[in-house]
Amino acid sequence: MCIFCKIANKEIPTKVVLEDDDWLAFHDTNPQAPTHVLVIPKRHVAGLREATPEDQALLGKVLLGAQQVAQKLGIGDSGFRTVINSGANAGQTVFHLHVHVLGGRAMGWPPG
Ligand code: D5M
Repeated sequence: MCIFCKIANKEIPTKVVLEDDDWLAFHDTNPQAPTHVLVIPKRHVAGLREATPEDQALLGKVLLGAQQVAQKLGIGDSGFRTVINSGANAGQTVFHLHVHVLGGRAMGWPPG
C-alpha cells in the first residue's frame, strides 16, 4: 500500500487539517511555505496523468477541499498557491495524487 493510502487509512499518524468521506488534508512534513498542506483523495489515484473521467467528481471534491483548507488556515484572503506535480520531471515523488496548498508568503513566478 502506498504511503498516502496508509495516511488516508490512519495507519501512519499525520497532522490532519480537514477531511471528509472522500478526501483528507494534512500538513506536509517538508514545508515550502509557512502554510503547506496536502489534500489527497482517500481512494488511490496515482496522479493527474492517471486520472480518468470516473475520477471527475473526486477531483472536484479535492479542489474544493483545498479551498476549505485555505479558508480554515487563514490564507484565503491573502492568496495561496495550489500545485499538482505530475511525473518525475515535475517533481512528483509520491505517486498518490495530492494537491499542495501553499500560503503565508509571497510566491514567485515562474515556479522553479
Ligand atoms: O510531494 C510529495 C510531498 O509529500 C513532499 O512535499 C513531502 C510530503 N510527504 C512525504 N511523506 C509525507 C508524510 N508522511 N506526511 C506528510 N507529508 C509527506 P511531490 O509533489 O510528490 O514532490
